[in-house]
This record gives sequence, structure tokens and C-alpha cells, in this order.
Amino acid sequence: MNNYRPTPEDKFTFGLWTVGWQGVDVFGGAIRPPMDPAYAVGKLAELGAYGVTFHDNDVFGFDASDADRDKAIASFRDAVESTGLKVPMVTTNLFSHPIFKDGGFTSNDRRVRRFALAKVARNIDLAAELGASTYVMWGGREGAESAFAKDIRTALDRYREGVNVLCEYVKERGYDMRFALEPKPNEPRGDILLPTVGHAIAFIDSLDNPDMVGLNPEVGHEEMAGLNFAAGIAQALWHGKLFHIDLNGQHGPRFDQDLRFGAGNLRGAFALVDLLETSGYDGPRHFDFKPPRTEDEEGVWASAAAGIKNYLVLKERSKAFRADPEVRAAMQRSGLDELAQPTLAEGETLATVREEVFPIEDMAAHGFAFEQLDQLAMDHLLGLR
Ligand SMILES: [Mn+2]
Repeated sequence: MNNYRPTPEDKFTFGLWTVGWQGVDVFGGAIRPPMDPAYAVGKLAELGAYGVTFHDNDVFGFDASDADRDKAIASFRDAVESTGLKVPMVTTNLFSHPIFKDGGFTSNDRRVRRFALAKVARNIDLAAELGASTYVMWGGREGAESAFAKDIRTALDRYREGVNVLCEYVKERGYDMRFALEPKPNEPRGDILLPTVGHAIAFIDSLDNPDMVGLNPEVGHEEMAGLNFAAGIAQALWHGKLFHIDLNGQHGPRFDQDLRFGAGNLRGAFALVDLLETSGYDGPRHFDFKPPRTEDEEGVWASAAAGIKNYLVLKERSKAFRADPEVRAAMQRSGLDELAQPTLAEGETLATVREEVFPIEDMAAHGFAFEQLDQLAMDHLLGLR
């Protein structure tokens, strides 16, 4: 029996804020003590993680003096170096401090927007020092509760300005780094700018350096909007925009649950792993979850280990599914090969099909056998094949 032990090639990474989450929510305070970043790095290495990621203020406080900041970074860096963990991605906290209550890049207060750019730039320098090649932007506070409080078109001008300025900065410094926007429909703001994968892809097209900017989609965020995550990821891949990914679990449209990967929509998780593993995506498999408030530290590590295990189990199931001759035959019958053929053959024009005589009755009676194919997928997911 496979013990589902991860290897560095699996590229499993964790945010410091995930296992370090103290359980503060809208209705209650901390239920777990703070976790030292260096300690978290050591424990994640034991679990078989490939890397660790962080917001600036996961490592040092917002108000930290330069000396305290240096000390905290040194401790984190020692832990990363001694465990051999990578730091593939870094991000900025532009949401916790009271100054960010109306956002960072799109706050109506211009002073806040200027401060936010400076805060990100300083952390980009740190990210580059630590070897990160992806810089995530989750604009959780970029939004509004009232239609009259925020002119969305003007706010998007400022969002674009912020991303453009930071792209120029990265180019100027010669950093080997790309940005990944993380869409979310709502929470903490009533409505957030760039709410879904599709909105963000369209926004990227309007930037000065669109090649430097892609996406960091999160399972739960798309599912909160009632969307099919794997389908959104497929489109992001199609556009060449899947720069990073946040894996977690969610039970449909409701508050952001951040469950461990595999919890919530299991069929969706299977489709996602199957897609990632067959698409050539070679970026990190990054877990962004919150161990529930009911858990003590033992539960935190159980939750983290389970996310890895669930991914590896689904990867194994996907391989078996793809290798099954009955599945291949079912795919053939369902017309997947035919979809890969261009609708017009070489040399044909619209005039060709306008003259064609179609067997309308046959076409109307044709069954696609998608149910047989889908049940084969289900059988593999359930371990029946
Ligand atoms: Mn989330």
C-alpha cells in the first residue's frame, strides 16, 4: 500500500499563516498560541513540504523596528536554510492594519495607496533575497460595501497603476519575479475587485506588462462564487496564466471556509488534480487552508498532513483513471478525440458547411455516453477500479 509520502518533486508548499492561524474569526478570539515561524518551518519540513511562503507580517510585526525585523528575518532564514525548504512565493499583508480598511492600492485615501506601494516594494526586495519567483497579490480589502462608496472604474485605474508601478520596479531591479493576482468574490469586503479568475484575466490584458502578471486562483474563492474551479483553472492554463495555485476545500457558496484540501467538494478536487497532473503545470502545489478552531496543535499538523495525503491519493486515482482501457474507450465514444479536430478541415470555408447536407435525425438521436464516462471517473475516485 502506498504510504503517500511526498517528495520534493511534488512541490507541496504551505503559507506560514495556515498552520500558524490562531483561530481568530468574526465571532471569537485566538484559540491557539502564536507559532514561531522557525518552528513552523521545521515541522513543515518533517511533513515533507518542499517550501514555505509568507506575508511580510507573518514573519515580523507591522510596527517592528528595523532591528526587530532583521532579527525575525534572520531566524526565519536560518530555519529555511537548515531544513532546505524553498521560498517560491511571497506576498504582502495589505489587509490587517486599520489603515487598510478601505484597501491598499485602491483606497480612497491617497496616502494609504502610496504607503501600500512602498510596503510591497520593500517586501519584494526581501522576496528576491530569499529566491522567490512569484509575488502574490490578494486584494481582499480592495472593494466596497456600498455601490456609492467606490467608483469601480476609477478604482480599477488605481489598481492598474499600482500593478504597473510594481512591475516596473521588478524590471528595474532585474529580479526574476512574476506577479500572481488572487481573485476572490467577497470577504472581508462586501464586494471585492477582480472577483473571479475571468475578471482577473481580463484585467491583466489592460496592464503595461501583461506577460509579468498571472493568477494565483484559490479553490474556495471560485467555489464561493458558485463556479467550477477546475474549469476556471483550465481556462487560466489556456491563457498561460496559471502562475501559482492555492489548494483548499469549500462547501459551495457560503463564507470562506479554507478547509484542508480534499474536504468539501471532493469530486471537484479530483477533477482539479487530474487537470494539474496532466496539463504540464510545474509550479508549486500550495496549501492555503485554516485548521478549524476546534483543533489543538496536533490537529493542525493532522490537517496539514491530510491535505498532502489527499492530493497524492487523487493523483494516484487520476493515473489509474487515465490508464484504464475502458476509460479510454469511453472517452473515444464520448467524442473527446473528435472535439480535438478543427470544425472546418484544411481548405474548407463557411460556404462548405452552408452547402453540406446534414443527417439531422441521426444528430438529434446521438447519445454522448457522458454518464458512462463520468461513472468510470466516480468508480476510480471511490477506489472501485
Ligand atoms: Mn480562502
